[in-house]
Amino acid sequence: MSIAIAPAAPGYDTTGAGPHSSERVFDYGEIAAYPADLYHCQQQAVGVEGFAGVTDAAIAQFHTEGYLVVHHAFTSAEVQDALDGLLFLLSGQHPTFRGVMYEHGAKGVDVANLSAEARQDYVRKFMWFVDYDERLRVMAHHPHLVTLLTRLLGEPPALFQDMALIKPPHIGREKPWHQDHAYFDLPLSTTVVGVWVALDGATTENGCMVIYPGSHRQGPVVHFKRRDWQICDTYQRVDPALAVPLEPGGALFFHSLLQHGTPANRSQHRRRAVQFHYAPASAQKTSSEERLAIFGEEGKDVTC
Ligand SMILES: O=C(O)CCC(=O)C(=O)O
Repeated sequence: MSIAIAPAAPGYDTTGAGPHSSERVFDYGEIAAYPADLYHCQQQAVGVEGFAGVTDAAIAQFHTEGYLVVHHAFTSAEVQDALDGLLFLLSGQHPTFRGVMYEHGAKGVDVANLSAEARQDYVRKFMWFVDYDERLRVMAHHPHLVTLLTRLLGEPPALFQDMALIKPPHIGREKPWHQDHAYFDLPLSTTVVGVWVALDGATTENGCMVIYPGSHRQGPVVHFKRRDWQICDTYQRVDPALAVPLEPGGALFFHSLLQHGTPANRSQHRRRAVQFHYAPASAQKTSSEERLAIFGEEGKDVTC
């Protein structure tokens, strides 16, 4: 299956430029203050230990709560391979890789003269990398991952999007509350699973995932073009949000209608992660028009 991911809304371009390109691509979102309690959580998600720990009850929890946490899903060697793959691509050693987007905080910084190790602290996002580095491809198609996805989807998965939000120390912008399905030209009835893999320790301080359990059952929510293509900050959540702190190699599996977001990284710690999205292999594509008719504000008489 091949599903093109259209920009979420006019002006929202997800393509990037090469690491050495003079035309660097910058984050399309806006850095702006957000309510202090927007990502506040009093509780943390509980998970299972390793892929071997995924019981039928854990699968059932994914369907009712919209998420499943697998601690230590990947070994430290697999995490290091993924990091090495991202740094290889950032170093410009692959001649045709173009999937790098920088944080606003990189403006005015001569990143081309930095080592890849230093340059990563200005990167917001890598996109479309699995076909450019074998180590990253191997992680996205890990046999245990595929087995679990098949259990969740009820049929073999097809990877249709790969990205990595790097959220550098001090300058890593938030990713406001949203539903991933608002970005995908796929029917609402298609179950899509996102897999977010921590490559560093992810904490509430450096911008771990924050989720609204069970929100996928409430269906699609209108998204607005504000700091990002996002759910309105004033959206009323009845139940408490959950933080999903993870050690490196931990993975969050989440439904594409699950409301989630990540706060800015104002800490001095890196918070690198990769994120893969899978649909059932038999999934059919819809159009951007159909997607925006559901998730866009146009014609709905709603404000934010
Ligand atoms: O990695 C993050 O900070 C957020 C990722 C996310 O929610 C997304 O890209 O949809």
